[in-house]
Amino acid sequence: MDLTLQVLVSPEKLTLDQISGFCAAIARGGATVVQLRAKTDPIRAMIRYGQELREATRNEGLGFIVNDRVDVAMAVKADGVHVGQDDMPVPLVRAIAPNLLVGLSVSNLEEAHAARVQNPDYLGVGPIFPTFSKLDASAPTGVDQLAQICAMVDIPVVAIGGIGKLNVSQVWGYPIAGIAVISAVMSAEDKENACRSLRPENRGLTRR
Ligand code: TZP
Ligand code: MG
Repeated sequence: MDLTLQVLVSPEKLTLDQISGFCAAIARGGATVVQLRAKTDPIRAMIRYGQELREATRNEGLGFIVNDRVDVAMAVKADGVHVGQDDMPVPLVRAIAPNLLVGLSVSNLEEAHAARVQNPDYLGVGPIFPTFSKLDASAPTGVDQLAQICAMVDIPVVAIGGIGKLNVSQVWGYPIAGIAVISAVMSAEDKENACRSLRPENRGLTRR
């Protein structure tokens, strides 16, 4: 999966009827993955929403990942699941859902070190910068810790947290597989252009 630009969506910020237009717009702008992150929805609602996202992402050639819920990821035939430190351990995800790509969140060097034996398909590292989108976020790692984690693991790294057009060039300076964002795209009026402005090649950067 091309992990370059992952956009996290939730039913509060994107209604069911907006999903197909949204996916078309972000795909035009260069997004590569959509992650469904619905922290409070009942499972029925999450599945209904996930089915709609599955269809739209498939139509647009986008990858589709579900946050937290392995059962929902399987039920809606997502491409992957993203788990955190308190969610189902990666080896158990693999055991029950061998075909899902698995992302794992880490927020410091210790967690990144421990993640190596879990062997996820990618590591979500962050928050890199202060974020207002995750209430229980740990202290920002800053780009120095991002650099250290990139050097420490062989696993593709996706940087997340407080990334927007003003600081995105900083993170592309490290050997990351991609970035993941909420507000930089979801709070933008023009979501297509918001995505475009986050891609390294549109900022005159070459990827490391
Ligand atoms: N995990 C670490 S930071 C974060 C998550 C889900 C929120 C990212 O949102 P934003 O608006 O891009 O800072
Ligand atoms: Mg989680």
